[in-house]
Amino acid sequence: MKKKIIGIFVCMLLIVTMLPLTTMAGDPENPEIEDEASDLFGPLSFAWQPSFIDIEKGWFQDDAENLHITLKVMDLSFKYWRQIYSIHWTYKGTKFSVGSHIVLFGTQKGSFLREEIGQSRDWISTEIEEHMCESDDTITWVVPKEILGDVHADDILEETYAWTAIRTPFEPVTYVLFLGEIVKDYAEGSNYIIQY
Ligand SMILES: [Ca+2]
Ligand SMILES: [Ca+2]
Repeated sequence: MKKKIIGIFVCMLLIVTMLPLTTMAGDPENPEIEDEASDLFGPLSFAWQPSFIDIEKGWFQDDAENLHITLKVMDLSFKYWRQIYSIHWTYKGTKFSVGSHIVLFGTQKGSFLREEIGQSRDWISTEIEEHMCESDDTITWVVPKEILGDVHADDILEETYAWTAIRTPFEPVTYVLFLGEIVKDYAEGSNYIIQY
């Protein structure tokens, strides 16, 4: 318990340090995305509802330089599986997402911003910074606004949603055995209005 409390304190400090000037437009109390517990779907969901990918909520925040996007699941922890976490939105007609793949008990991970090229279903992928906080069950991605284009206050991020999933650690096996994700979760959200 003590460890958990210290962990939460460290997470809060991190977030406060990351957001020195931000007013709370989207925040944990007013999240753009909210979801139910134990509502996972996919081929093995009838037998398995792992809380470590079960979406609880997600929210956006921004300061002058960066967009901060946070996903909270029911109980974040890192297992053997390929765990995939993502939040998506559309900005000025272009689809964006932030996401992380975490494999083999958290020993390997990658986090990225993806931008769809036109309507091509091809993507530009850029590595980005993320903060994973197991003690408060959140992943926060940091996206420099300059990557998104000419972002201004009152611009709208629309069609927001969160998506999480589990695949086998070695991706080709996933497709051979399960035709995709073993279990997954999805939650639609409301628009976010850029503050700065
Ligand atoms: Ca859920
Ligand atoms: Ca859901």
